[in-house]
Amino acid sequence: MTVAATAAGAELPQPAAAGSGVFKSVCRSCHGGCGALLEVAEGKLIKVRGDPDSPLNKGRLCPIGTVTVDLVNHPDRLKYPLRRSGPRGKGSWERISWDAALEEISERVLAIREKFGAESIALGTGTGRHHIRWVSRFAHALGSPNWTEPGFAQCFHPRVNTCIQTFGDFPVSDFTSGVAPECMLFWGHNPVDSGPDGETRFNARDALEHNPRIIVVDPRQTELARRAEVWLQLRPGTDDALALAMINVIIGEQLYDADFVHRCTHGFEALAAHVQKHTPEWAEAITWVPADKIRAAARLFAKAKPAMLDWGCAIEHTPNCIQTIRAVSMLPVITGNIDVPGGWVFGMKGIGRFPSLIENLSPEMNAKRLGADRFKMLCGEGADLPAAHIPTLLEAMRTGKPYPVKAFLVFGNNTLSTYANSSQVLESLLKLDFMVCADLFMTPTAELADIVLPAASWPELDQIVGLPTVAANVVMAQQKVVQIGECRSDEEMFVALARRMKLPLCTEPVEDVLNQQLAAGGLGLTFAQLKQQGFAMPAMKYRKYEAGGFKTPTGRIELYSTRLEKMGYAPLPYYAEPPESPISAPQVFRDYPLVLTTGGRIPYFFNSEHRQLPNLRKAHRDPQADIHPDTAARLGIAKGDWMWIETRRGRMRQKARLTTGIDPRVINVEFGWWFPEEPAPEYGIWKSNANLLTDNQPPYDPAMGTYQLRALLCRVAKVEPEPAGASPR
Ligand SMILES: Nc1nc2c(c(=O)[nH]1)N[C@H]1C(S)=C(S)[C@@H](COP(=O)(O)OP(=O)(O)OC[C@H]3O[C@@H](n4cnc5c(=O)[nH]c(N)nc54)[C@H](O)[C@@H]3O)O[C@H]1N2
Ligand SMILES: Nc1nc2c(c(=O)[nH]1)N[C@H]1C(S)=C(S)[C@@H](COP(=O)(O)OP(=O)(O)OC[C@H]3O[C@@H](n4cnc5c(=O)[nH]c(N)nc54)[C@H](O)[C@@H]3O)O[C@H]1N2
Ligand code: SF4
Ligand SMILES: [Mo]
Repeated sequence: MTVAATAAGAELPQPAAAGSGVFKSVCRSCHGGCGALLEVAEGKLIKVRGDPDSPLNKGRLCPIGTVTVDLVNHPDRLKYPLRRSGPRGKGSWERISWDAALEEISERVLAIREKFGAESIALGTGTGRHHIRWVSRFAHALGSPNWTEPGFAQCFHPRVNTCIQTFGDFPVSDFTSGVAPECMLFWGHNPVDSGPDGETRFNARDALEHNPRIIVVDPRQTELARRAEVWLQLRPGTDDALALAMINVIIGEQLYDADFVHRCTHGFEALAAHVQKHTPEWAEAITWVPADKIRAAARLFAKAKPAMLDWGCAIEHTPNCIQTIRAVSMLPVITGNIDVPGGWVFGMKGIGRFPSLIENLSPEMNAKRLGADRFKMLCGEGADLPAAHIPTLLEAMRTGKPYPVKAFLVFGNNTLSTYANSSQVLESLLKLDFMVCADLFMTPTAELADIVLPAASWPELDQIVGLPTVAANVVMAQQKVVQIGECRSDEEMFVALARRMKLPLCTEPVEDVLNQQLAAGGLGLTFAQLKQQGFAMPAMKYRKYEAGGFKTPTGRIELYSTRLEKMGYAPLPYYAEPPESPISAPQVFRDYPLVLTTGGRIPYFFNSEHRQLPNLRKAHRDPQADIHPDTAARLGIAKGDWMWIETRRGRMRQKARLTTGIDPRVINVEFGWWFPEEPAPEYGIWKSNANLLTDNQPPYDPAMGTYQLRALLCRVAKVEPEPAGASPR
């Protein structure tokens, strides 16, 4: 980034920082949740510690949380608004005032709305941020149905929406009851490195202290897999087949909880008949997991009490996402582990529903949401909070069909890094008339914008945090303790923009909305009071269904989903082979003979973030891909060599990490890589970016529109020395 030296001061009032002292807050360097103590001296953040009072981390912080001071005070933080001063994406910028930035954004956006309709303005955001729902709120206030987030069809929300159809609510693992599960099943989830995804990594670690019997479903031998009694090392993308076979064993061997099933579920007989063909031997051929191991896992999970399922996003990265989730979610149901201590529970809802203002959209406008004609679980009636379908949105940017999308306002998403098929993402973004990017740092994506806005990081803003997410059994206050440059929280930006555009909604102060949410949660606290006490934890009630049943059409957990059936989707879970696999695409497999998975989380970085923090980077300098030593030897690759990993979409390079903990037929690559230390405007985004390999073309999950981030076909070759500075593309 090059910034012309035309300094301009802030015309908006600078909110007062907290001065000096130690303040309670909540870390949000990932999805957030760990209680934190922020030490401030003369308006500067000088120390961050884990809050020993927090039930979620009990005084601990992970490597990312530990370096918060480095993040907040980083010299490369964006500190004032910027306007592009040369051709798009060429890296020249001038400093402008907030006033000028707000004015220009308002004018451009309102002009586009006037000419092409509100739907031609799309909002984008990133995963699990403090402001994620505010992005939908602002879009709806503006009149647009098109807002999006790379996780909505691929991460967490498929589980949320599917569970709401099946259970009437979203269940989470019960880590705070004090009852230790006898068995823990980690499915496509590695929460000791990742999380929180309904829990914090510390809850998961604490549960392990009680020595549960562990089952892990993962193609990689993670730390958890090494500790597991049964490790199911499946072929990536075949989770649906594995789950169906486990259900087959539990029902076939009469290991299910007959009492719970008969009292509380709908469609058990239909499910039992449906899974009869899905024997462990049938699944072995598909999943590569020996039938005996499938039986052992099913028996262990069914016989242990309580047994806990802790699941992750790996099952949401293939186009059979909804049915895979449905199948996996049935394991705790048929074994009677629902709303019991140490099992799967529904939280107590200490925060009210977020006022997303979706009621501001007419039915016609809702129907215009990109993807709404097909993906009802993402964009329509089956979604808790409907969002636009990313590939359809990108197509509208590129082709103007079904209607033009002319502006993209991005608040906290590194689009070039985290959306599938990055080359096509670039092509789409370059077609826009107007792009805004609010971020903590200049990123390769922000370099494509017309206006860049400096966002506040978590110690610089007020918010409410509810964890376990959605169920919100612990409600915490995140509070502003410092002011960096002219940075503002995204929430404040939306209010300022709504006022500037004279929108009828989204203009009230942020704290009013926080108070509304708290009032609706019924804890009897205002935000100011919550800030004082740090967190609140409504007392947990178990087996709530005994009084009120389940909030589904049949009042029961719907193993056979009447809602999915009504929307035109399959009411019982089925197996679908990933579209680019050795079985479904043998002609591709001839040239790309390895199965690729991407994205297993790195404990030192959050998605595409934190590569500019030296204390984290020294623990994990380069992108690394897992390869079996036999495969590496065959390809002439040694430990630490740079390897080309190539799919039909493109190629990129990562360093070889040799491990026998991966099948010789499988490659795992890290995602989120770019190199802030390399020259602008690209910052090395095309070198090691996993999403040069992934696919955003059909087929998609029929209900959710999910595209393929995992279970693809690739080939690997050693990177031969090349001239310095040569572009890998
Ligand atoms: N190949 C592959 N691709 C994947 C995945 C995978 O496993 N494999 N995982 C997918 C999943 S599950 C997800 S959720 C997505 C995540 O994708 P993203 O949500 O895009 O991920 P991040 O890199 O965490 O965040 C994006 C940006 O937000 C900025 N930021 C941080 N805090 C704030 C803030 O408070 N305000 C603003 N304005 N900006 C902020 C960061 O600096 C960063 O540039 O990636 C998806 N992409
Ligand atoms: N430190 C850190 N924490 C994070 C993040 C981060 O980037 N860094 N990202 C956050 C985000 S956005 C999310 S969604 C969560 C994700 O966190 P998790 O849900 O834990 O997801 P991953 O670590 O991507 O994948 C979990 C495991 O799935 C395995 N896996 C890969 N392919 C398959 C498959 O086909 N089937 C099965 N069963 N397993 C497979 C991987 O090897 C990995 O060990 O973590 C969040 N927390
Ligand atoms: S796990 Fe997340 S919330 Fe906890 S310290 Fe690490 S980054 Fe912060
Ligand atoms: Mo995610």
